[in-house]
Amino acid sequence: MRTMGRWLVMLVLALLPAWAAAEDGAELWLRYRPLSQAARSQLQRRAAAIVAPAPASPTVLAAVAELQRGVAGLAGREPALSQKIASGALLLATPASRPELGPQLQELGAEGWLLRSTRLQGREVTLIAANTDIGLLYGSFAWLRAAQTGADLARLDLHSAPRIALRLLNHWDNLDRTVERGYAGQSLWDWWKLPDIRDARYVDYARANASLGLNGTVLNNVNAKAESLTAPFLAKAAALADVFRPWGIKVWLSARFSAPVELGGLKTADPLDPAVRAWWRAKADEIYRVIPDFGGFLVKANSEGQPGPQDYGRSHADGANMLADAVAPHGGAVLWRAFVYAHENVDDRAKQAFAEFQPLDGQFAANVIVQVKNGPIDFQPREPFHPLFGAMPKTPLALELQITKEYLGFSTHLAYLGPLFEEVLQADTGRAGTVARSVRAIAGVANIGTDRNWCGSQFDQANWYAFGRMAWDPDLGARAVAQDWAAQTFTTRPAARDAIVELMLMSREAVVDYMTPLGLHHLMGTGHHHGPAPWVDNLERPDWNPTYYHRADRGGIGFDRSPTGSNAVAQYAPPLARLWADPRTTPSELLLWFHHLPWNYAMPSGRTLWAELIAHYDRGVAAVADMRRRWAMLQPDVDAARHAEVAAYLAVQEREARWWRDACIAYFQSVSGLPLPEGVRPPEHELSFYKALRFGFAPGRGG
Ligand code: GCW
Repeated sequence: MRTMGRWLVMLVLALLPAWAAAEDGAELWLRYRPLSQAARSQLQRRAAAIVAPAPASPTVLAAVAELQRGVAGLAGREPALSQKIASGALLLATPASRPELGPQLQELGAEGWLLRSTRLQGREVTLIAANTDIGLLYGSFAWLRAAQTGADLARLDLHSAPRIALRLLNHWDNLDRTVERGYAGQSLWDWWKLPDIRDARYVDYARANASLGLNGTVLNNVNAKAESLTAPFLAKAAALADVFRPWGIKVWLSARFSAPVELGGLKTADPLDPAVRAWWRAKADEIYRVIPDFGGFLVKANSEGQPGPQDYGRSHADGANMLADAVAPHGGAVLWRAFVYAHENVDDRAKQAFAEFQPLDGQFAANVIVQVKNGPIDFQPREPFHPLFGAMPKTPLALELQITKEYLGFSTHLAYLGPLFEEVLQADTGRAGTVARSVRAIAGVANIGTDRNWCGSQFDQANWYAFGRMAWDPDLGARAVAQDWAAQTFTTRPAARDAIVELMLMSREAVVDYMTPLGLHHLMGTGHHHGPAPWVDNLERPDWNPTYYHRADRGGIGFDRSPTGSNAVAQYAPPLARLWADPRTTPSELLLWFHHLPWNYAMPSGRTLWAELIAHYDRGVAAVADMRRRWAMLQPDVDAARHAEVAAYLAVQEREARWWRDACIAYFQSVSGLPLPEGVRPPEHELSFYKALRFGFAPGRGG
């Protein structure tokens, strides 16, 4: 018996390292696994103790706790909290605790930070300095990131301040915990148990966001229920706001425009009606009583069936200004979405938001921000940037990106969105510099849910991460962000890290190629948006039909948005409009977005358009096969559980990439009537096979 016991103990001890190392993605990029021996020694020397301003605010306590946790994990020794400046101290300081720092920090604003290895009172210390406590928290995360990604901690001299003031997640989470376009389980917000029960994950959510520098979150779906503005739900939102506050994250709510009717019993929600205005003012006062730092409202109005000011013959400015008026006394803001299109309007859907909003420039209250999706249609794998960017100089704008991959293969396809975000942020509007320079706020539709790995797949975490990092610094670049993420999430070994980065960087273009190459868009299945359905032409609204977007017929393919067609190009700055008006000067990535061209149109490659299209589909499928090979080679470098999980997802992706390719080629061939070019593999099935596929329970439809 005794021997048995001893054996058991030995067995457990032998297994422990494996358990300790078991990875499921739950820790995101904040894993803090031990560094190499050399890096650990350096870290132990550089983080022997932490000196923080006293008395410490909850935010400073959070920063200290994160530093302790991080150093303990990375270096194996937890730094003690001390009041004495000794060699190897991490010194957290603001001008309030060390007035002499003031001048150095002027440029950093309320959220920026400075990291510097320096000498103080003859001791070698690392200064983490900021104007505010929240800046210290961001600086602490930045220092931990530097430590993790191999920076020379003896020679640190970094500083950073966010370029974009408001950096928000938008949750499309419903009150029943379904998530519209969510592929990562249920909503994190357990509305039923709130406000009494505060799930521990709320803190981890806030930590993760703070580690990226995000400073706000809209809790509920833009397709909003009025109930979220009732007292019981405000108490729940307030509980979340309390949890998030130390992490610098403000709570916002989506507001249903007709709430005064539904909750207040008023006859109208007309924004010019005094009773309606009074109702919203009282509602705002009530919200600020329970959430004193409430960010404000996000509104989807007169879009896809949502109520709005136009129901009463008023403009979007009238509606937005009324809400802005209600939150203004409290310092709040209104994010008013520009995602509008009406099927009664026969004009090109891509033109409608601009046509509606641009003439309103100058009519919005100062605390209204118009929130514009990255492209003029709807979060497609590739779109040109939205023409409203740079075109409303008197109105602050927000850029809305979609982190959840509604149109890029849900969470089962690996598509790193860094390159997509970079493409939009760096697009030159020709009017007000780049898109990044032209916006005051940035919002990302969250991909977060109750899945153990938060995002539905390991690699989808990178998209949350990239959104946050690029919201803080739009000039970082997709590659640099991927390098940090891969080092923090998978491995700090440079060769393996770089191999992961290469795989990530090719992934988005692969999706474009196998789904919607050459500027095609909106070809996916009805409602759930899963899989290809370019043949669909019978939906109640013409502008929901894929055939509306690709316009393929015997003669050719593509949407003519040049001056001979809808002339959507005219909404862009004149030099761009000229470029995109001519197929010969339109980049091939956007060719069929702006032009309807004959199948035998000669592409720069020397191929016909038909052959080029097929080549792109093939390239997309080949890229996924290549991604699988690359991932397989990384087996020795990645823990077994996550390696196997990603490999399984990639197998699904390859199968579905083939499906997209085959179904689209089968359909377009049925329309063009052309033979497949020499050597091209025919689709696996007849077109009728693909048309008959149904996905009744596809995720993400919401409640
Ligand atoms: O992308 C589309 C989605 C809808 C979404 C809408 C929007 C929240 O298919 O699910 O609704 O856009 O952005 O309002």
